[in-house]
Amino acid sequence: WEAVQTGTGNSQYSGRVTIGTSLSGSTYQLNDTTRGSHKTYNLNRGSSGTGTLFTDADDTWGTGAASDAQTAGVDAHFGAQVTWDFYKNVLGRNGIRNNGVAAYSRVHYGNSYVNAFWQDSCFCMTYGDGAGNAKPLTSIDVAGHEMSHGVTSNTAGLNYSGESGGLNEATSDIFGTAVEFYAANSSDVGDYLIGEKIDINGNGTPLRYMDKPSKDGASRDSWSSTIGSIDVHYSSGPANHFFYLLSEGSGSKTINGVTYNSSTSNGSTVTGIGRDKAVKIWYKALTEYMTSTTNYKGARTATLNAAAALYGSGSTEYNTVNAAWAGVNVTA
Ligand code: ASN
Ligand code: ZN
Ligand code: CA
Repeated sequence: WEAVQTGTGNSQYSGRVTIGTSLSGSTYQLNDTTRGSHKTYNLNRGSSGTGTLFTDADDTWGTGAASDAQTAGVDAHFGAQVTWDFYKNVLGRNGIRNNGVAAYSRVHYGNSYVNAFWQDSCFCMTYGDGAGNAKPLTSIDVAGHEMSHGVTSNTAGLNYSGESGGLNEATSDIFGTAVEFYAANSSDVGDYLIGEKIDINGNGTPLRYMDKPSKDGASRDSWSSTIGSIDVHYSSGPANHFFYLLSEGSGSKTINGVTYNSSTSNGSTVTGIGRDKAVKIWYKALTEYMTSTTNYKGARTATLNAAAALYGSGSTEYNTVNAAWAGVNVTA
């Protein structure tokens, strides 16, 4: 028998947070029974199995420093919690499979591992500790990105190669970013950058930019006929750019202290409809209109169908979806 608790976590990336825990006997556990029983495990540098469930004597977890083993557990557990709440409260989705059952998280994977990943096989997500300048991969946008791979697998099932692979990756960047904005936490205010807190490049730059994807040196800003032949983390660029244009519009804009500059491939000006509507359109497109083989042209149709269903054909929202796709060179 486990009693529902709310513990205090000292996270590395989100300050002091309240996390869902359980009390089993006299031991607290990172087991959030209020969100489908999400558990967070310490692999302690192993690379298989589940390692050990995080436990604690006083329900105060981590120090905020990566040197404390619990800290990564706090960030991963909090990221899963915020992701659960985002899907439930914003999109009406009850967990990754929409069945009320949680995934689980594993941290401290391997040695100096600079990545994080979702696996359908275990229905779990895993985080490395980083290496050199690269910090632990447990930031909120990364957590939201990884769990959203599970949502994509259980809905459209976008194949992880070619254009559908780019759309799969973009879906994770879009919802990872939406989760980060949703985490109305004082030290995590949200941005259109991916993995900015990890410092994976060692020079303070993020992994990816949604306003102008080519800033990473590899992603594409707009669609071209060869896009399906590049890595899915770069062919995601046009869809990430579409999402930014749809949400915020073209031009220069400062949000939460970050200045973005987004331009369209056709020179047009796009006025954004706001992130909340853009998120709802992408989610409806993903869950009702996209399939495993949807390509960029199909994503345009899917999001137009979603906008028509939500806001009406010919609505401002519908017309902005059309304009934002045209701005990344995806047309009828
Ligand atoms: N972190 C990467 C991702 O979620 C792992 C991978 O390449 N699949 O995209
Ligand atoms: Zn991914
Ligand atoms: Ca971010």
